[in-house]
Amino acid sequence: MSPTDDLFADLSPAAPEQIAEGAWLLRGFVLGEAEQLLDTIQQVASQAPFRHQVTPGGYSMSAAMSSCGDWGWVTDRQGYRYSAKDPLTDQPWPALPALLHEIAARAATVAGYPDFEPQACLINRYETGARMALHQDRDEADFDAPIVSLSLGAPISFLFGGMQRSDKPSRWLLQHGDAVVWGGKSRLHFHGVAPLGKRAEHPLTGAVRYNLTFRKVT
Ligand code: MD3
Ligand code: FE
Repeated sequence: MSPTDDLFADLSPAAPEQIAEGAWLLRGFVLGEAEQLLDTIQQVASQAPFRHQVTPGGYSMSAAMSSCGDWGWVTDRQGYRYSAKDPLTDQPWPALPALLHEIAARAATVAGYPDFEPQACLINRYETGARMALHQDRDEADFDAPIVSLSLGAPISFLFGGMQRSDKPSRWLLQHGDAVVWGGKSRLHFHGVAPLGKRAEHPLTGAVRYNLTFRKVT
């Protein structure tokens, strides 16, 4: 313990924390860039507005979504898929902003994936009560590539299950500024988020949480 240790305690990045085989939690990884990231989200949403997509089963998703990059993730009565165009505007998705590309690559590198090339950034917006049921992410062609996620705004309880839908999930609090890299064995694990709590807030976003996920699609 040196006399300066506590001076630096809140400024130096936390050591990566292993959640599971291949999954690394980087607490506070994007805290310094959070306001820029929130501005970037609004810029993307001005071109590709947030919308509540409909699942093949006919339910409207409680999380609103947008995308940027070469591909966006869409769902409708036809099914789930990646699309090069936004079905709302019939235009290509907004280009992946350089800041987002750089942060995603840097998080992947820290977690041991130095060659990660994100082709899509999905943006989820949660308001009070919005949730995401347990699911696997399997619409991408290459499960060897990790997925990088960034959390901004109100905190949420993340549910991390196993390879079977019936495996009991563990709970992790994902907070403003956290990054998680999901590779290796964790890449195909079931996961979801509990409903955004009634009192969950953040000074920069109010009662709203954003999650960005970066993916290699093809
Ligand atoms: C574990 N999003 O967009 S982020 C999704 O908070 C999604 O919006 C949640 O699940 C959210 O598909 C969870 C954390 C996350 C993202 C992708 C994963 C965990 C993952 C892929 C594989 C395993
Ligand atoms: Fe997912």
